[in-house]
Amino acid sequence: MDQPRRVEHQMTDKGYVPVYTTAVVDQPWASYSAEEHRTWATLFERQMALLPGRACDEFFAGLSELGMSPHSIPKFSELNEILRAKTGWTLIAVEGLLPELDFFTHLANRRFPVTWWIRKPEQIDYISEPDLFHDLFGHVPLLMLPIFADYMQAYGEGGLKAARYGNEPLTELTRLYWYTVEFGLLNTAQGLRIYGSGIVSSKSESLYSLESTAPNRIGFDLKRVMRTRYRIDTFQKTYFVIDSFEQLFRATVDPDFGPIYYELKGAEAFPAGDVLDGDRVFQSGSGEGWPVDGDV
Ligand code: HBI
Ligand code: FE
Repeated sequence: MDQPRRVEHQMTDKGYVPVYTTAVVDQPWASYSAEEHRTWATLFERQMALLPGRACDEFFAGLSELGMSPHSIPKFSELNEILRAKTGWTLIAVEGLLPELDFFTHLANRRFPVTWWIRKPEQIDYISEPDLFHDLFGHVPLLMLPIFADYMQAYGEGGLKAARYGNEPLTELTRLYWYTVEFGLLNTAQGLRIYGSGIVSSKSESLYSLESTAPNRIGFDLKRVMRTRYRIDTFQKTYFVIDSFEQLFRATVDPDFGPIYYELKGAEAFPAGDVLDGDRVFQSGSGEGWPVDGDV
């Protein structure tokens, strides 16, 4: 791929990081190389070999309704025909991570930003930022589930409101996204299943999140999640479990968040690995292998 990625770099408290232009671009589908299509195929087939029995049924239903296959990188235009008809969502191609406000505005308008480039072969096992595989394979199938599609729009609207309350509410809502959309687990009659995109697009975390004795697995509670710090560059210390997507949707639309932000104002954040009195504990983890610090 020789297309220049329009990226500025900015010195932030996390160092000199790429800050992408927020431009909506066209997916350069004709420019993808055979190597990039092969990377998609490798990642797709590797996940599909281990996700049955681990990812939730709703994920597989969305994936097959969209007709995604390992054969080649899907065309956003083709996916949009199916997605728009089902839940009114549209994929837009972007350079990468967007500032929160841009991201929330897109979600509130049922537009999901998908990074147009895919990782290099040498990054096949880990990439620190969301690429096309993470976004398309990880996030998009569940946008075919009406209740989750509604949750994502409600989340975007909530994010725009939170931004008006200030930084702390923004951080609290980012934790909500992190512990549900990215790293959430679903309780089912057959056991815990993955719905979080960060897990479902990762080979090692698909196994770890469900089978390791190291992490905590705790029942979802809105304020508990909003106060819990998380990890950026390692497996999660805690996974939160919802009983249904309806529970998640209701948690985001029923409460008036103003009083919640007020109640949480100045409240201590919980370390990512803590188990608290009152938690509904599916597993209190051993903590084996956890790095000492690094919660955000
Ligand atoms: N930008 N393109 C993109 N994709 C994301 O998933 C994303 C983002 N910006 C911010 C963000 N996610 C998270 O901080 C959310 O909690 C807002
Ligand atoms: Fe993501």
